[in-house]
Amino acid sequence: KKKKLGLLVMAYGTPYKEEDIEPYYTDIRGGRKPTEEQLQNLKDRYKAIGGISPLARITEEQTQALEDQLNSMQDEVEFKAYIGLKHIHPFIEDAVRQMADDGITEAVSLVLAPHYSTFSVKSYNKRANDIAENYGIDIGSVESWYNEPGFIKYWADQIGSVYGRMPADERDKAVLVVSAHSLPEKILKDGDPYPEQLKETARLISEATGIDNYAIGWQSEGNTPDPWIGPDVQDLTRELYEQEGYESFVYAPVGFIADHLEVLYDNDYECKVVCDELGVNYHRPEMPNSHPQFIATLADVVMKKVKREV
Ligand code: FEC
Repeated sequence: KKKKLGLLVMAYGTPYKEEDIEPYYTDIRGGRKPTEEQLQNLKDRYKAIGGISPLARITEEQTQALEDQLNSMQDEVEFKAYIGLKHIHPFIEDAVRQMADDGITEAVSLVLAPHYSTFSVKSYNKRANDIAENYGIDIGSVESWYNEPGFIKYWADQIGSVYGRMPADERDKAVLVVSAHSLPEKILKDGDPYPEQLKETARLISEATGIDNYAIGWQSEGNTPDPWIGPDVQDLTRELYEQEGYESFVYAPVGFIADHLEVLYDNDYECKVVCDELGVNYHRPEMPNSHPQFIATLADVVMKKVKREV
């Protein structure tokens, strides 16, 4: 008989409808309500990308595709997937409770973000493991997959096809901006591996594509008084333009894996505004979403973890 394993897929979460924006934002802010102005600003950004984010649908598609892929690629284990979100229902705790109700005693978890940081992956895993303990569920957690060959290949292929469509003279004056979500600088004090992991992703992509003109940037920083890791992608765009004279900018937000607010607004609107102002070309390769090659990579990552555990 096949062994049954829970597959806990954790992701950030997004409002399902406009009324969800306030409680969602409050949750992100650790329970502190946003001001009217902050709330309106966030509502306006969602409006600018079409009302709500496609992220809820994409997270569901990715999770279903991953479960299907895992169950079709081997026949020792039967995986049952559960979505657990950080800032909206179904919360991570809801997902683990559901696993317990379904009689699951062993699970593997994966965060839909490639790079490990104490702020992101560690906090997802802690919430999952804290609640799983109460239910006697044993969870093996994948910690990162920023250097997974299939992940690098996904981006190398997409970036390669953007460069491939450029006329040769544009290609010579193009720069690749590899980015992830910024975090408060204070995480660096405790030796958080997040910046090094982004650097390594960028290096591997450069190696795979042969693109030497690249820079690392940070994006989507929060609206708080403490300093955030930089350079911010918008400032970086100006700096690269002024210092190196690039005429084409290719943004690869590799810290994310889906079309959502942080990409559709922060890259496709905010970075594009800067590019338009400078009179340079804006490009942004397609996000992984449910691309079959990307889903196969996530399945490999999960299977490697399962094999180490059993
Ligand atoms: O709805 C959507 O389409 C977008 C969902 C979304 C993703 C996402 C990913 C990450 N965040 C990370 C860290 C922070 C920190 C703060 C913060 C704030 C926000 C706000 C929204 C938001 N984040 Fe997010 N993030 C997404 C959405 N994020 C909305 C609040 C308004 C704003 O500042 O824009 C600052 C919190 C504070 O105020 O103290 C820190 C990290 C990731 C990538 C890893 C992951 O996916 O978990 C890190 C998707």
